[in-house]
Amino acid sequence: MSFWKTLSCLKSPCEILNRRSLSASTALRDQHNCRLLVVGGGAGGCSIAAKYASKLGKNRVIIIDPADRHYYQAMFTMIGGGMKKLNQSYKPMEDVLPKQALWLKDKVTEIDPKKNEVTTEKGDIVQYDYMVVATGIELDFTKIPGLLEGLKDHRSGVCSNYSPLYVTKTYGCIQRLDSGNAIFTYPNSPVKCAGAPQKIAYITADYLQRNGRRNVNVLYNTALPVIFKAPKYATSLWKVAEKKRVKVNLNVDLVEVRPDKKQAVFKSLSKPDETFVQEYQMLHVCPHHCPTPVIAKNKELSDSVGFLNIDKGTLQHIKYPNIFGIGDCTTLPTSKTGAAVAGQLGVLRRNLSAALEGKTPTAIYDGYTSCPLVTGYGSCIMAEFDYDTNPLETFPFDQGVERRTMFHMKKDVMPILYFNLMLRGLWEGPGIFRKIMHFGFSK
Ligand code: UQ1
Repeated sequence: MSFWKTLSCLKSPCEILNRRSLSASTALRDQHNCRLLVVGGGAGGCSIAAKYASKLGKNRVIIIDPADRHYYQAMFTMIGGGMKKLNQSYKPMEDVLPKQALWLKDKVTEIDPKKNEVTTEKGDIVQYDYMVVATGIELDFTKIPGLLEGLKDHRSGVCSNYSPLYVTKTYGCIQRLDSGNAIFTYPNSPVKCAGAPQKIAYITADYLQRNGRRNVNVLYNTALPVIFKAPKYATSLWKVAEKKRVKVNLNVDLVEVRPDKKQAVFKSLSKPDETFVQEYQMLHVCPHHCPTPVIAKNKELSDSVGFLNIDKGTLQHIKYPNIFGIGDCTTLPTSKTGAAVAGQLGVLRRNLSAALEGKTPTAIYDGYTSCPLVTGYGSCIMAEFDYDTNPLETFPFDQGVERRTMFHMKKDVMPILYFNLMLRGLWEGPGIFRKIMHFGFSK
């Protein structure tokens, strides 16, 4: 089914309400039991639930998530650049979750791994044999004084592709640019999609070039000491930045926004106690991120930062063998992307199936992640790499250069693949194609 057909088949609001209240309120209020509990209905949670919902039987998989909508967050950069609309990036949660599973539209507030049970905000208790934690990572817009005021003010020039609340502001900010600085920031915290803060800088630079606006300086101010984690693509990106006249400043951290004066205050991370102020016409902010509180506060389950402490190979919890994790909520030392989740899905499926059969998990995740680095209206560097930042490229050509084919892969192919295959449990990343395309010679 085409994407447009899928959209036109969406249920009416009334029908959605009726079906939702059926699944949410006729369920018992106090106690549930299940074979597999999935906490979180994002990319990882929805896809892994889809793999087990029909296999284990009606309602033997329970998914807990309070959200009305499931967003394909990887589309947010394209929305910011005016290449997609927000309503193309989401579907109602009930339409993406597997029908054989029981969805509790609720939030997990406590996890007791010793009793194999979780408690929800509405007071339900859910007992599980096995649990997959897929709670994602949270955005914290409050860490930077002045940021929220700036984001909420429509004419402030402050925007962020990171939230569906603000992503629709970005393209207007780009279109209004005519002079001064357009500043793009990367914070001093772990983030999801580490490429996103600079992709939108290149897209903006491309927009300005195409529209002959030469009086705007594009600045990419990052708290990191490098432009990109994987050296192969870092080399490519330095060239892109130079060609597009994007000035890259490393080791600088946004600490305050003054929306009334259109000023951003930065701290230098290489020279302690040094701050400086830059004026902006547009300020695109990647906010600080933090681990989900329900995991972070649970010392049995989390590491010192607050992420779910799982084995980086097997994805199994280091203390509780009946708990697994996937995606942004975990300690996995790879980039937090939807493509990484896809890469983890196959390993999780094999290891969870082994555990369900009383066997020892043996599948090992290599850290595969991918970042389609969109560099303009029609170009993209398709970065793919492993835990050691070694390239793990799918296609039999050099993916370190900008390509139109990879742009269309990102813009047109990935959303279809995500909604129609991955969320239905039918996509485990491109590993298999990599092996075929490299005739079995690659890793
Ligand atoms: C991928 O598998 C994936 O999952 C659906 C994405 O969506 C988040 C991606 O953006 C990418 C790049 C991949 C990797 C796939 C290929 C073909 C490189």
